[in-house]
Amino acid sequence: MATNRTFTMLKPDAVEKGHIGAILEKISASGFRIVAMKLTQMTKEDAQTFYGIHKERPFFGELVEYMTRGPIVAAILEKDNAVEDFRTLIGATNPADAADGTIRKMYAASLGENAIHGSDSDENAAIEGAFHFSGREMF
Ligand code: IDP
Ligand code: MG
Repeated sequence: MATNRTFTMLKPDAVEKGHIGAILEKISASGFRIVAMKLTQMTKEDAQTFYGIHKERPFFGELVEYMTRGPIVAAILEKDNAVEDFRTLIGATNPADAADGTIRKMYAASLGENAIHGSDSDENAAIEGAFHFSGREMF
């Protein structure tokens, strides 16, 4: 059964460019309720753990540098079929391949700096949400 929660990060490039408001507006207008949210900055260790699945990939060092260079907005979102619907809303990993109207098409610069994260499964949504938030920060 589809879960009703997913996890997102507005990545450092999106925050640097002043797109927090516009992206949150689009997320809300698409029917997602914000369950938890904060402006925070990941340490190198945080990013290495969060993206541990990619540690053997050639871009891992670049990814950790990027994700730690400035603040992010981390959030847990609620909606029916949240994981799948949010991946559709953000679009393909490479903005060059992302559909028109998706967040990555609108706000991402490149495959490496692609503006936003969305969990890829119910299991990872739960793991990633718990990585950033404690139970009493969720509403
Ligand atoms: P996803 O974020 O769409 O799930 P993943 O393949 O899980 O995509 O990759 C995680 C993140 O790593 C991407 O969002 C992007 O920021 C970065 N990334 C993925 N592939 C590359 C690459 O080939 N070069 C540089 N960065 C990459
Ligand atoms: Mg992924």
